[in-house]
Amino acid sequence: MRGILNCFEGLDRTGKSTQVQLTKEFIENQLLKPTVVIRLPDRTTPIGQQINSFLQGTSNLSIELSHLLFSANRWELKDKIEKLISQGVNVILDRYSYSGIAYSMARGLEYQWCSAPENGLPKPDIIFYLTANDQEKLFQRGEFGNEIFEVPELQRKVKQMYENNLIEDDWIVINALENIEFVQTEIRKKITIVINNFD
Ligand code: 2DT
Ligand code: MG
Repeated sequence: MRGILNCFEGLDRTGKSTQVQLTKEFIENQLLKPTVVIRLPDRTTPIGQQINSFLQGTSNLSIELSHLLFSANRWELKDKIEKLISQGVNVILDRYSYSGIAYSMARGLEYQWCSAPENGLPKPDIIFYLTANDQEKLFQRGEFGNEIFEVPELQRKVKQMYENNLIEDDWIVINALENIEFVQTEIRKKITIVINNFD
């Protein structure tokens, strides 16, 4: 039986990485299935290091070039993701192609241009989207502003791009202003159904 490909998307400071970690622990400890987390950008590869210094503001990249590096960083992981899934390991992606498209569109690029390099990457079986109706509350959270994209004006556009161009009926929309346990309970209900359907 193959593993599922699960991805977490959303705005900055919505607690994605916390939920990803809790979800991994749930699948492994409660559903007893092996699970691997892959965080994108993967800042450990040479391309990822370039992305990291760009996000921290210590180097400059054009919008187009940064977009292509984020995408290349996913292509670096394609074989690994496909191999894990084929071996029956569940993969949880902490951001994926939709971040690539939403953030780059918010920075002014066209949908077609942004989505073309994503064609051919593995398709997720389930997508969680963490968002907030009152986005201003996210800007008040600790550490907001650490990286170059964490500015309110861009974040407002990112939300619009996700919600006007990317979100599909089968995405699971999560209100990130709820507490961690409540959010995790919602995620557990959904993921259990999807994983059981694959058995
Ligand atoms: P984290 O804060 O989750 O590490 O993300 N981003 C991410 C893009 O602009 N394009 C992409 O393809 C990806 C994966 C979102 C760092 C920032 O990088 C943005 C926030
Ligand atoms: Mg961040």
